[in-house]
Amino acid sequence: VRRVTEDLRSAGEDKVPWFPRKVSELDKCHHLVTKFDPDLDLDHPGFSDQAYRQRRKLIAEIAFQYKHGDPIPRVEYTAEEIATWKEVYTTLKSLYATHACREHLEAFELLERFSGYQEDNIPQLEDVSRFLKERTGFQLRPVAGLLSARDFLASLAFRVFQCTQYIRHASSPMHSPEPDCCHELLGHVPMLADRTFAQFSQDIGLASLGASDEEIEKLSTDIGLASLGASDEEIEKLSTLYWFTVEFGLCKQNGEVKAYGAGLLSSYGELLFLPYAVLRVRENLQGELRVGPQPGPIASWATGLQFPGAPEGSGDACGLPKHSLSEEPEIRAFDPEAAAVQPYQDQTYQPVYFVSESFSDAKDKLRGYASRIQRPFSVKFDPYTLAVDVLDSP
Ligand code: TIH
Ligand code: FE2
Repeated sequence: VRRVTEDLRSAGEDKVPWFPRKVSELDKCHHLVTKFDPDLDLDHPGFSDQAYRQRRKLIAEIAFQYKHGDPIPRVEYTAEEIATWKEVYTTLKSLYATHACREHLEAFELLERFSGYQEDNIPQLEDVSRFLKERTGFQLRPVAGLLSARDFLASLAFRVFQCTQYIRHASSPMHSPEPDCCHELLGHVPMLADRTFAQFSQDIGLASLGASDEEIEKLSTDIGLASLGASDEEIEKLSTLYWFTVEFGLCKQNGEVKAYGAGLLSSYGELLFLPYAVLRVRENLQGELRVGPQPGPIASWATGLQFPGAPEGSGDACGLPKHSLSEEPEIRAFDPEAAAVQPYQDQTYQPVYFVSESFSDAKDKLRGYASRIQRPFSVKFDPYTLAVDVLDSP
């Protein structure tokens, strides 16, 4: 197989935007999005808390200094931070037995046994990273806040998960609009310990590599070159797909709907609502209450699905808690083409969830989706060198 890199270079400089080819180059994938920055976002629960903002800066420094291969420096968390962790940890833990998927439960048990997961202890990223490396080859690296989708997805291609180290503000333990260590440690880490899920995550990352930005896209068509790499639009679709699976995905297990998305598994405010969403699907099907906007694709599989913990016979008018949005949440069967273009919102609870048959089904569907992305090359991960080989398409 011929290496395509040289050819692309000779076809003209920079036609494919730079992307990391080896794991150490993730040191350059650190572009932050300032969207939920407590210094800039007036709605951030820590905006008017100077001490919190100072603390965030201190912890961010670890991420700014970090280079691939360094051990991840430990943080000595304060009593207040540990109290927030405890609140999140104990509440979520009481929900997991009924709401979390099997894979999450299994890994969680191991993390409690071997990696410092306890209500009075915030686990250290270095310890957790070692655990994951043994399980699936995934490793963590510290990041100062919300990353650009491009950088975040690129790191997944190398089985590296960029992980925040600070904790959410004490005033809002039940939900955070930005990632924090509760979200990473309780939501993502247990899932990344599962082989199939780890592969699924890496596949999204590999599909994202080499996406060219619009300028370059336009330039290359202007001068008659085939489109090189997926566009920014394709990155947006992949990160939306990521959102509805890795962050907010549901799956079926033994006729029940379980959460596997980290955004759900780390927010008890949101996780608590799920039974009602499932209940709604069933009610809609039975035609007893209002008909949901998407009864078609759901109808074939949803009858008989249980969500343990859903209050028996609690009818719509009689006491369903209100979702924070005016609309009730909706559940649809997972389809990557649909999920990739579904508008999502990241301020509060989701209005739509997608449920897959299983992880391997989700993985197969995603591979199908990725194979339809037009790229003049293919990428292959070499697990021995942790490098990505770029190959000519056949
Ligand atoms: N909403 C999640 C939580 O409260 O833990 C955090 C995030 C999910 C997705 C992005 S940030
Ligand atoms: Fe996340």
